[in-house]
Amino acid sequence: MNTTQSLNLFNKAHLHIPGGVNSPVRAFKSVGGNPIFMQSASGAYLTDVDGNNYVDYINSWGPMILGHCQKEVVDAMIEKVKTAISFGTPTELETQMAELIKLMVPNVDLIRLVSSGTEACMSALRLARGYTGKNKFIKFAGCYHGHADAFLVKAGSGLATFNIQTVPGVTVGVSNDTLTAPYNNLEAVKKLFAENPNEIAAIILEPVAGNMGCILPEEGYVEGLRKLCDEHKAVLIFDEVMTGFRLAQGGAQEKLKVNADLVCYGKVIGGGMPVGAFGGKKEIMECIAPVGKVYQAGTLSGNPVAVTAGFTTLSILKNNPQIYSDLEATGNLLKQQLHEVLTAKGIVHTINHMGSMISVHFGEHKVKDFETASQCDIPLFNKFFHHMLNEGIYLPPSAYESWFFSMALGENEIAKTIDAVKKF
Ligand code: HOZ
Repeated sequence: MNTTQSLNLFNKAHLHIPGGVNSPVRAFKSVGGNPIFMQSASGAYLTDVDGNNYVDYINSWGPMILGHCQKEVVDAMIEKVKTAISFGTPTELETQMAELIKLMVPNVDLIRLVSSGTEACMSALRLARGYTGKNKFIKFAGCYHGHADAFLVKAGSGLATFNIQTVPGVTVGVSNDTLTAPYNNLEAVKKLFAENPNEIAAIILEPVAGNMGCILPEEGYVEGLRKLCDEHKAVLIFDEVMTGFRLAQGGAQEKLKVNADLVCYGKVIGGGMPVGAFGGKKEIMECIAPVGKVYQAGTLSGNPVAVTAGFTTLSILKNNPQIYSDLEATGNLLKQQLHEVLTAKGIVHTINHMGSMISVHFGEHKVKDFETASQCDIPLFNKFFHHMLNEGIYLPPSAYESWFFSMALGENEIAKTIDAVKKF
């Protein structure tokens, strides 16, 4: 595959942008080689600047659940941009968006729009601290909640990919309030509560993790966290940046049948544009300014063009509930065929899958937390990644990132994917 133009652009980008990229994982640093510069996308496919096509399994790291450049979303944005780009004033669309979100997800009385998943999680944590009057919180090793200082302890995603243990610039004072436990381990959480009586404001988790590859919660785990939060008067925060509107209309709350106190959204909620949100119980959400004193703000929060993309995407999901069973069926087919071909080739693997999130972990043990994810054959993944890329299949350039697929992924694309794996 000829990727000369990508290489030229990457070399040029290095002169002006740190590492040549605006977000670390996309630099291909851990898998090796040079990133591919994309030119356009349609449905299930990406097209790079050299004219190569790829079946897309990152989908902008989650947002593009309907496939790329879905017509209704594109048309709605074009129409909106003719009359509104940004006002910095309230608009009716924001209320319509809030109403729609509340119709789709359980247990949200009030919701505030922001511009990214990072902002949503950062604001939800501040709110949980302001509401409870407590400082410490629990997060899980390998979970990633955006790049706000407090979350950069044992974080997944790019930090796991590049093996960054401590982040210069994050003060010890901030990190001391971040308590960590292994994912899927309730006993470790009980211990933290026992060791820090009346000090823990919140537990935050990805209810289905996607930043150490895809990892599913074990039976009773999320329920157990709910119970512990109730017992210790801590706020349960679901980071549904990846799972929200992706696993079900009501995200992981609906899928797992466990209610959080606060929920954070990003990715799908913006339909590919920069939108995030956090919401939850009225009593907690009313602590936010201007009602309460927990300050949070944003010049582009509720931006008309971005919210139009999100609103149109969510409306399509709301009006077509079969999308979720279709995605589940696609995932089951993909999982089964990947399993068959990898087994036939004698490649040891474990596939974790829920809905339209899936990961192939190169290890035969159960992958249930960051430690077990790290025990997989990462060099083999890197080799696999490059083989697939060369065959026109675009996987995330890290063993620690979930694959995402869209409604546009059909049997043809799965067949192409499986053919590529057969040649590995
Ligand atoms: N943190 C994102 C995945 N978990 C990566 C975003 C990007 O590089 O664009």
